[in-house]
Amino acid sequence: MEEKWWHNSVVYQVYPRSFKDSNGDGIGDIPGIISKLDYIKELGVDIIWLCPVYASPNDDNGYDISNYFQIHPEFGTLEDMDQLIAEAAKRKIAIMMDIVANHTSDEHPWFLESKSSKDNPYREYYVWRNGINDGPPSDLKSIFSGSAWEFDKETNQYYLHMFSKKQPDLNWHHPPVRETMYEVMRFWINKGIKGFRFDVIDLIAKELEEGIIVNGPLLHTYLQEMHHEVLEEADIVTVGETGGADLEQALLFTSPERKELDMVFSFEHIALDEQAGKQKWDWKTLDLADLKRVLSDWQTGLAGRGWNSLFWSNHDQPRIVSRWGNDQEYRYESATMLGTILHLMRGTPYIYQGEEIGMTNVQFHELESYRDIETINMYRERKEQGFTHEDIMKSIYVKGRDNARTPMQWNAEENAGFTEATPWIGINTNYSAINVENDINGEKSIYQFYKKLIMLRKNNKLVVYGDYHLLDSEPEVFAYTRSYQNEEWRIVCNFTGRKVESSLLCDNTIIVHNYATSADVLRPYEAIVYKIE
Ligand code: TEU
Ligand code: CA
Repeated sequence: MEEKWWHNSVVYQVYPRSFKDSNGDGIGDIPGIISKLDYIKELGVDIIWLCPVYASPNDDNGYDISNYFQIHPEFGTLEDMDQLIAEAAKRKIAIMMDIVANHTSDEHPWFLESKSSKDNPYREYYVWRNGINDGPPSDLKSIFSGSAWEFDKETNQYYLHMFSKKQPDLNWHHPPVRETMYEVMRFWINKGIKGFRFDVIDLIAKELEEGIIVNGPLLHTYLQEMHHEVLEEADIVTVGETGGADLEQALLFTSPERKELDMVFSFEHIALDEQAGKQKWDWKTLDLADLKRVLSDWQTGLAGRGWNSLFWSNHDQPRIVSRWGNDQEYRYESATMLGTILHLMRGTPYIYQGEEIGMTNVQFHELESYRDIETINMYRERKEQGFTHEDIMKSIYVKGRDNARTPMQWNAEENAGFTEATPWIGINTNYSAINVENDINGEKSIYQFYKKLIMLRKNNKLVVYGDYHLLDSEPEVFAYTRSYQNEEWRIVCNFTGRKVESSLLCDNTIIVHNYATSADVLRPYEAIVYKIE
């Protein structure tokens, strides 16, 4: 497989609203990110995925864009953005922009035109249908609760919104829509952007009449067109968010000879604590056997044929240490154990802001403290269905997106060093203990451990290209080998909070270890990487 510059990259995801406020309005912004570039660089990261910073009414925190060529004033100006790109480049950090191509804001000029009359030239930019029997065109549900159809009184038709009603879906079958999206990408490439993350890209080619929303028949045709029109000439890295992709689909997206995308975010592992056929709010305990199977299938399935993205968390997911680790007694051990499993695999790792210091889920007691539209809509829907406040809050504590969106905890000062004003969303009350300053200087530093993991990738082709092989003999242990040329490493991780006997312990050279001493059993969440001699 041809080597690419991003094969040994590590991506750091920034959620701008919650990263660092520079001007005292309680909202993170671009100058704030610039002021923390050295922090990110020090970790060893070389790509920043920046969640949307475009002009937006903020119904879905920037995933509802009203102008793709402008920066939201809360985040700064186009000049700030140019400066961010330049300052990042100075530090050899590439900026990856989020492209939201499935939908716009309902305040985008295209949509305002589109809804103004049935014969407006922009009508076809969106998906309009007649109602049936005084009701919507179909019983299709929005991912953010309720019907996916919204009635427009003026023109007497319904428009489609797979997310909030302020996020009307674009009609990708209409060529001008695709051309304008390519324009948007070229604009940012010309500004020096080195990558794109494509939001819900597997939804763009829906065929409503056939009941197809995800992975429509023309999806790959459109991606190949986009590659030909925009990506071919540009040396940038691309990742598609493809919640509906299985391994077979992922190969179609990422096989280099197909010229579509470089990698995709698969949700298969992250959905393992959902009850089959239900929603994310109806969770169950993770079965480690499932996780081993899914991650291993992806490791071997894409080997030499595509490329994996490796992630535990993002701005839509709960914090991983609270989710599959132990965010109390064994916070350090479990956070570093999870980091070890992921960062020793083949693919490009993504770190979500705060993960590198073991930030945890949050529990606000009132709905009013939550900001996320998915959470708020779900609460209302379930309340109407008769669920109790306590029941609904339990789901929100485990699965709500605001778990990931509380402000970055920089230090133990007021507002965690995030802002001098009232933050736009509450800060996790544990900030005086869990923050960057404490973690970096602490005896048990998750940040320093992550830094070490990243350095291993930078210094060893084995981590980047080595073969993966699962060692599946012990149910409580996640273990595998990586081998490259004549070298072999063995990764052994105790996924539980108990002591576990293991035949995989040995007295070979230890490369990484989250305990200071050796023992003859695996201790809670112990993670060891051996070089096998
Ligand atoms: O997320 C797509 C998506 O499917 C999510 O809605 C996900 O299923 C859900 O949040 C899990 O709780 C992308 C963005 O990452 C998300 O932030 C946006 O809200 C969404 O698209 C719409 O643009
Ligand atoms: Ca600000």
